[in-house]
This record gives sequence, C-alpha cells and structure tokens, in this order.
Amino acid sequence: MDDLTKNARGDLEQRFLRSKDIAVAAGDLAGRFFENRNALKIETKSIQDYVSNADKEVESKIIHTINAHFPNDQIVGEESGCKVADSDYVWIVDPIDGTANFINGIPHFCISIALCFLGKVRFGVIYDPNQKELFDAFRGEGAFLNGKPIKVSNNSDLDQSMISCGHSFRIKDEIYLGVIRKLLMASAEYRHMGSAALGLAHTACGRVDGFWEQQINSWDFAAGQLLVEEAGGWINESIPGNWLQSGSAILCTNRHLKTALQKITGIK
Ligand code: LIP
Repeated sequence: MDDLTKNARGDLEQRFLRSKDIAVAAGDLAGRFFENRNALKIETKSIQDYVSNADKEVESKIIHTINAHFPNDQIVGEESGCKVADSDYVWIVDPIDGTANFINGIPHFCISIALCFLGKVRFGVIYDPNQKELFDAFRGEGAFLNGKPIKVSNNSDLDQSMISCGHSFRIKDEIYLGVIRKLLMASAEYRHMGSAALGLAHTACGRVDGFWEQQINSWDFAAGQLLVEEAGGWINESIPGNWLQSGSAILCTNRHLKTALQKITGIK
C-alpha cells in the first residue's frame, strides 16, 4: 500500500469496513427475493442473460447506501451503469452474480463489490448468502473467508485438479468446447457453476484449483481477482486497461498450474 497517503488509506479502510456491511445486507435482501422466487419479474437481456426485479432492487439498495455514506464516489453497477461524476473512488457492483441460478432456484449466487482508487482495485468483497460466507481482501493485506485467512490450492497435477469454468453466448461455442475438451484430455475435472465471482472466490480459498471464462464483465471479476491475488494465486496479466468498460478474459489459478492452464486456454 506504499502508493497511498495516510488520509487516503484511512478513507479506503472506512469504505472497506462499510462494504462488508453493505454486502451482507444486500445478500439478506437477495435471499428474501430468492425465497419468494415465484413473484420475480424477469427480463431477458440477451441469450441466457437475464435480469429480475431482485437484481435491480438489490443494486438500488447498495447504491443508496454507498451514496448515503460516500456521496461523491462513482458507482458502476451491472444493472444501472455509471452513477455520479468522475471520482478517484469507483465502486464496482454486481448485485446478484449468478442471476440465471437465482431465477431457476439454484442456491449458488453472490453479491460482489469492489472499489477502485486511482484506477487500482483496493478491496473486494464477495458475499454468498446461501452459505453465509463473506470473502474479502484489502490489497496487500491478504484474503479472508469469514475472518479466517485463505490460500489458493497447492495442487500441481492437472489430472487431480478441478477447474471452475464459465460461458456466455457472447462467445463462440467452439472456444468453450475446445477448452473443456483439452481439460478432459488432461484428466482435469471441470465445474460450470454459473457465477464467476464465486468461481474466483472458491479459487482463492482452494476449493477449486482455478477459474476460466473467455469473456466476463468487470463487475463479475473485480472483487474476485483481488481475492485470488491476495490468497497467493495468479491471474492473467492480459486484462486490458479498459477492463472496467470492456470486461476481460479471466484465467486464475495457483502458481503450479499456471503454465498448463495458459496453454489450454490460450490466455496469458
Ligand atoms: C454471470 C457470470 C457468469 C457468466 C454469465 C453471467 P451475472 O454474471 O457470473 O460467469 O458465465 O454469463 O455473466 O449475469 O449472473 O451477474
């Protein structure tokens, strides 16, 4: 954290502490909507890409709370786009990551909140309301699950690995199928779970040995990328400079499987 003044660090710490409360409160609200799924109003954004009134109302609650405490901060939300004018502090919010799971009644989704300061992600928080699991990381200070330190796996054998993968219909099928085939040929297990943020969080705590998706939005990975880094993992250096707007391909893993997974996915 040597590029921060004492005041900036204090301001970030204040936001970090508040972000955990925001994520848990948002997760509890999402959970209430989840219990009352039959009442959801669902819209289709594109092929197999949905949004419900739950996504919008959870995001609105998150934005309202951030604005109340930090009125001059900028907010980038999946459902509402960009709020407020330019600010050194930019919040990146996915109110329900795993929306397709959510609307189908599959209890695998989360709230993902990250903060950028001067263009660098400084902290990330991911809350899974179904498991009551709060993942968090403050840059330079490690990654945690419900307050306990977490680390990526130590597995160095693909034929004993499990890789979390994601896919959207924004990407050509053969790209996804090609990577899955190569994983299977290497005797690697894969899981397609429907939430990039949880795929990154589970990589950070070693439940899976890595996460790959060919193209995801910034709000899907902003928090999880820092969790993986702070848990001793590796994440692709090819994330573009305009990732906040354009999203990115994402590959992350432990240090042992990096080269093998780079070769399988073609992501550096
Ligand atoms: C989802 C990601 C997932 C991806 C889906 C979708 P959402 O985010 O977490 O990895 O494959 O296409 O983008 O839309 O549920 O917030």
